[in-house]
Parts: sequence; structure tokens; C-alpha cells
Amino acid sequence: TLSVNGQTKKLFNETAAQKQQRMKWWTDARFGMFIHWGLYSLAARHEWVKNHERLSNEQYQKYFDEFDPDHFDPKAWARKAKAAGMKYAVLTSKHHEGFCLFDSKYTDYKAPNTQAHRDLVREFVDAFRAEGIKVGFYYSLIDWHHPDFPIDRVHPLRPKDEKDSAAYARLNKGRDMAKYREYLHNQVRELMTNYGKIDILWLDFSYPGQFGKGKDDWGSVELLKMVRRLQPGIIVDNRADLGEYADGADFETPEQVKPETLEKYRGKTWETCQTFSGSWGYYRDETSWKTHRQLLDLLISSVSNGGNLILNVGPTARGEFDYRADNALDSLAYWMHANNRAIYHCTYAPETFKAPAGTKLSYNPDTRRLYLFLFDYPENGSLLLPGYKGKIKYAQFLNDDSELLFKDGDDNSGDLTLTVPKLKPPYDIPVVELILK
Ligand code: JFZ
Repeated sequence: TLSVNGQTKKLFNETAAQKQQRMKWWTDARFGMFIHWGLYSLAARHEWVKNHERLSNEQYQKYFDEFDPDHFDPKAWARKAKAAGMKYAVLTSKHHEGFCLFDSKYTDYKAPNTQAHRDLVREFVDAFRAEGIKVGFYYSLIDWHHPDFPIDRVHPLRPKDEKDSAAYARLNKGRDMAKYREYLHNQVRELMTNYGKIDILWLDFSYPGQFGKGKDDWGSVELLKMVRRLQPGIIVDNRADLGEYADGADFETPEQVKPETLEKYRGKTWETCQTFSGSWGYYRDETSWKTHRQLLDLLISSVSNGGNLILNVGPTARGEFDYRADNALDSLAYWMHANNRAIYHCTYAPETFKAPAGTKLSYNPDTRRLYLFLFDYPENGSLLLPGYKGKIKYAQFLNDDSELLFKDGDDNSGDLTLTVPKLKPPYDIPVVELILK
């Protein structure tokens, strides 16, 4: 809870227990798909390309004119997400560039007016729901296309001297934040009204302070009240800057952080968002693709610290997943098929159980099972589990439910020794399931 002058205010009436119940499907799910798709997919060099290269609307127009996603097949996306074990998906209905993948009454800058000739958000929603995947919208608070959105420090048209207040004032003549705010509220109302039950809303993002924007610019409190009224079950991220109403958001969003840093989020409700390659939008020439093992580490480290992972795909301009994303998802699907019991409904282990070096731990509190992720496979055929003596009833590999023998130590150390076969199961990170007494 963020408190301002010690004050916290309630945005809507809900007890902690009710909130936990509302979010249960999401905290159980642990793994979702983020999809960043827009006109920047044509540039194929980062979703911030308009900002990075300080492009005007006129210079950016070619991407709108050429947008023609002839291979867009959201059913294929949904099958991929499902196979990888992802339980929810969040699509950029509008990113900072301002282009809307949905049909909006309030703008012409939208997919139906491109060669796509249709509402792509509706097709996304239908396809993912049909696969049993929960659906969410990312909606950018920032808008680099709207004529009323004032030029600020992250705007493509910001002055060369980014600290020159007079220059901002000059550039902003004729721009009216109140009008943009109304546009933003209108569009969110459309998204919350026209597509049935929406499970997640990801508002992004605030940067209060000089030449920035926050709560009062967005009208965040009113916006959230409207969202809660239209979609009572929805789960909302924390990037709209709610100030003393921070409780009106549902989860924290550590972004692109290292797995080692996630321990500090234990006890909170959170989701880390991560990319395959660094950028969120399709970036053809990026060479920093994460390995299968790094992706698994992100998922395992999230779950073993009590949080979710939303892993991003940036489809190409033609509307397909790039081959590198496809391959990464296939590998995750292979691993999840065998090991997802260590992910869903799991969290960090009770204090008494420590993860030995080269391993990580998760725990299912309902079934009282511990999961030991073998990042380093024990070469000598055994693994010492300190303090586990007398606490384990049965042990098996998760991928095939094959028994693993173990022995409580006969000294006073409290150790237990688990025996593992010479032959490592065919998974980058095999999982041992320990059933507690
Ligand atoms: C934002 C976007 O700018 C980016 O393009 C992408 O959509 C990502 C998911 O979100 O980037 C942010 C937002 C917030 C922080 C950092 C980057 N933050 O709070 O540190």
C-alpha cells in the first residue's frame, strides 16, 4: 500500500479476502502471454522507434499506409500460447504510437482504416477465448499521434534541449490535455464495453514530474472507477499512478528484471513482464534472444517467489510470430507439458525448506507438494537436502512420475539424501516432486 501523508483511500469496496478470490484464477495461472503488435512492427526496430528517431506523424504515416497483416491468424497465436501453458494473454490495443488495433468511434487512426479492414482486437478476443485463455488489453496512456497530447519528455517531438521549459510551452500551443483525457476515457470505455468480459487491463505508463505525466493528467482515479464499474471482475496493473488510491490497482509490474532480484516481491501480488529478445515490438535485427534456460529461469524464479510471468511476443507486420519466438514457445511447451504441476497454483516454499545450491523450490500449498528444480543436475547421483529429514513421504520425477529413492540421515544433522539416476531426464531443468508427510 502506497500512502500519501499516511492516508490511503479506497477506490472501491472490497475486502482483502474478496480481492484474493477475484484474483485467484490469475495467481493460480502464473504464466501469461504479452503481445506487442502495432505499426512499429513494420519498422521492425523497436516499438519506441517513433520516439528514438523523433519521427513526426507525417514521417510515421508510411507504416499506417503499408500495414497489411495478411497472415494474421489469432487462432494460431492462441494455440501457441495454450501449448506453452500460458493461461492468459494481453494484447496492445493501442501502444504509445497511438495506432488502435480496435475499431474506435473516436479516431480514424485504427486498423479498420488500413488494408486490414477490420477490428483485430475482436478477432484476438474471440480466438483466445475459444482456446480457454483469459484475455486482457494493454492500453497506452501515452499517445504520440493524438494532436491534443501535450509534448513531454518522452514525446518524439520534444525539444532538442530536453530541459528547455520555454520550448515545451512553444511546442504545446494548441494542445489540450483535457481533450486528450476525454479521448482516453472514451476509448477505455469502448474497450470495457464492446468486447464482453475482459479479464485484465494493463494501463501504461506514468512518469510524473517535470515534463512528465501522472494521475491528474490521465484522470486515473475516475478512469479506474469507470473500469471497475464496467468490468467488476477485471484485474488491473499499477501503472496509472493512483497516488493515495494505489489500492485500486491489483498487481505490481517489475519489468525486465533479473531473476535474482525477484525475492524481494515475496508476499506481494505481482507479475514480471519479460521479452524474448529485449524489445517488445518485433525487432528483426536484434541478436539478444534469451536462451531456453534463461526463459525457464524467469518462469521458475517468478513462481518460486510467489509471482507471475507474462512473456512477450512481438508478431511481425504480416501478423505471425517470428521463427525465433515460435521455437522458444515450442521449447517451453515441451517443458511445460511435463512439468507444469510445479508452476500452476504454486508459490514459494515454507521457510523450513531451503533450496540446496544449484536448485530452486516451489510449493503447492493445497497438495502440500514441494518442487525442486534441478538447475545443476547432481553428477554424483545424490542430492543432500538439509533439514528435510523426517518430512518427506514420497519422491518422484515430475516428467514421468518415476520413483526417486531417498534416505533420512541417521545422524542429528536433519539431512535427507535423495538419489537421482545417472541419466538426466530430457529436460533442460528437470523437476523433482517431494510429497510432504
Ligand atoms: C513500457 C513501454 O514503454 C514499453 O514499450 C512496453 O510496452 C513495456 C511493457 O512497458 O515501458 C516501461 C514502463 C514502465 C517502466 C519501465 C518501462 N517502469 O516502471 O520501470
